[in-house]
Amino acid sequence: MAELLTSQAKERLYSASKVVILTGAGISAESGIPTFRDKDGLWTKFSPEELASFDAFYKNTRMVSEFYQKRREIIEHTEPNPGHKALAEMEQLFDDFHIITQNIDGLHQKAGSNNVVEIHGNIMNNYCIDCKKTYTAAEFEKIYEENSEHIPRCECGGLIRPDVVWFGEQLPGDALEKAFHLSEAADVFFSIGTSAQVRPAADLPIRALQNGAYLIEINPTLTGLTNFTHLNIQEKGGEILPRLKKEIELNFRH
Ligand code: BV8
Ligand code: ZN
Repeated sequence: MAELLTSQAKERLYSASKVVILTGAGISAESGIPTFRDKDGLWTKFSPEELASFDAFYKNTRMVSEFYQKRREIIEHTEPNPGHKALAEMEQLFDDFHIITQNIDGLHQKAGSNNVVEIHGNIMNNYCIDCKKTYTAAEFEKIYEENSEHIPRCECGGLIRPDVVWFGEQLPGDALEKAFHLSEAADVFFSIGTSAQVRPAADLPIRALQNGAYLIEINPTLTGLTNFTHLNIQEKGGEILPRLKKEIELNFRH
């Protein structure tokens, strides 16, 4: 079977100490979680503005709360796929290996990855928009089920929302700052399973490139980022990452 890495990519990877991975919904597709913009993606049924915005939540709390509760239920019964697992194992091959994820499903951590930066939040966490009291997924579900209208309210009366970043909302400052620092310092930057359309996440690979990183994209379709990459592997993450990890391991161990 032909090698995945070009000689230039091998050279850059073997001399790399800082490796950064940006992932999007595509890395979780083979775990059964629908992506956003593929043909059967989440946003094909509803537009993001209708659901993933504070306005939508405030105006239509029941619909948005049901949308997230349904996704939580899917995610709670979802396992990491070989792509997540290969990335968790690759952490051991480099001195400094971090994953920046746009995903809110927690599957990288479930697969055993330690250095994960969640820049769009995590769907299992919830908080009251008034007093900011936090609620676990289990606590939320109890309140949600007990309310016949599925309008989740805090003890203080405020609405409880998922701790994810909606459109028009700022990303968590510390996570975003860390993501930019990691990207600027990266020797090799992988963009995996993202259409690279959502900002500021989509700025991260460009920032890495501007600071001299070698840019590799793993995605079954071309994206707005593809033209900027040094190496583009048009494959699914779950299929190719275990192969890639083996290839790296065979050729060198840090
Ligand atoms: C902000 C979290 C500003 C919740 C999400 C114009 C108009 C309006 C707004 C904007 C605009 N221009 C820019 C903006 C800002 C906006 C934005 O970028 N819009 C885009 C769409 C144009 N960004 C924001 O609003 C951000 N906030 O900018 O704040 C601000 C500044 C100061 C003060 C106040 C405010 C917030 C962005 C975060 C939004 N939250 N979701 C939830 O999940 O419900 S967005 C959503 O998109 C997810 O987070 C997701 O992670 C993210 C990116 O999508 P992808 O992960 O890339 O998924 P997608 O389906 O697109 O692609 C999947 C890819 O996988 C495909 O390429 C496919 O080929 C591939 N694939 C498929 N199968 C596989 C695979 N790959 C590998 N293996 C496979 N098996
Ligand atoms: Zn409250």
